Amino acid sequence: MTNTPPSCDIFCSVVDNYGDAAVCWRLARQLATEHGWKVRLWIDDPVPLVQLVRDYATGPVEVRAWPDPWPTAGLADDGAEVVIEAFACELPPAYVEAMTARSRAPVWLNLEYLSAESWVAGCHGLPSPHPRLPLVKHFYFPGFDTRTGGLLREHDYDARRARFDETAFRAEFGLPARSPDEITISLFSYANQALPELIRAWTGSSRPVRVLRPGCTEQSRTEGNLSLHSLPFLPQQRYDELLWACDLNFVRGEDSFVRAQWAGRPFVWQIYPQAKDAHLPKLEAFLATHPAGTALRPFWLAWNGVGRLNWDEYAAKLPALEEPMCQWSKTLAGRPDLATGLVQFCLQRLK
Ligand code: TRH
Repeated sequence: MTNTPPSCDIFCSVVDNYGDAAVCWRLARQLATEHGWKVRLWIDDPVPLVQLVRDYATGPVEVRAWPDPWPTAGLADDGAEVVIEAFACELPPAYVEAMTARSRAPVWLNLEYLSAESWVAGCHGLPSPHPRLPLVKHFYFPGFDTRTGGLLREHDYDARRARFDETAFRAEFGLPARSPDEITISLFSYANQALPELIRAWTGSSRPVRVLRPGCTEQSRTEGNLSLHSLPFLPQQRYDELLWACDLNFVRGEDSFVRAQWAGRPFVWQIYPQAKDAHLPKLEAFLATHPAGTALRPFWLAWNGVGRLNWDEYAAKLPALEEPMCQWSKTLAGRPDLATGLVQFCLQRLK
């Protein structure tokens, strides 16, 4: 095995939203900063990345526009030793052909979407030989147990959190100092039919509710016991600060969902909706995995379009959810993080 950290090409095709770019950047950055890898991120649409990481051009990852069509000549193919295709985005055929011309075939991974479903552990790490070329792709599945690829968590996460100053955060965004009976909530969701009902419940709540909506352009307003604040879309690193500043976080998709778990506070997940309700088994699988899943289930299902939303019932459960959420976060943090596991997986195959 060589002692020089490998070079790595990550390919990211942005489907919609921020999630694909968010995950690819997080992984790319960790491979570069924590493992010393030389990483290029090929992305077909830079717009989400600009919002997530305004200064991405300054490093530590080399971000390149993914040209379509991929030129058959002229584009440096300096033979990355590891090639990561995110979310089955399909590498350019010319790039794949060029992989066979290298003196040694690269370690080629397909980084999959996160799911708590039980089949994931059986598929994690499986090889998929190319039907025609002498290349093998491996499936790399993130996940919640040690039989999967784990979750993205930066080595400096705890240190960043220890430095977090909630008072300064609130002042920066024009929020009043915390009052003891108030509940502060962050809200990041897809279009959601249950939202008007939830707003009504918050407005009539016996306890003051302060809701922070990042990336929302609506005018901030107060109605009854609800104060709604629109916040700017925060840079990715600062999104954690918002989660730390809140008692309850509404999150969505994949990456914010993982960050809410690291925050170790009660949260509500809106899963990325798929045709024919294909997302519901994934939601159920996570609820079955989580130690507080039974308590979370009615409200989470309602937030995902199944059944009636009952805010008062969920709010009454929040104090009892704090401990299991914190414990779950600690359990997950005690397992190898995705970037470290992926590095080991690749180094074993580069020996
Ligand atoms: O943007 P998303 O809906 O992404 C989704 C999922 O990844 C889904 O699996 C995928 O199939 C689909 O896109 C195409 O939600 P997600 O995954 O939470 O990503 C949002 C990212 O944006 C996350 O890194 C948190 C970050 N973010 C900020 O950096 N600042 C902000 O102010 C907010 C609200 C989010």
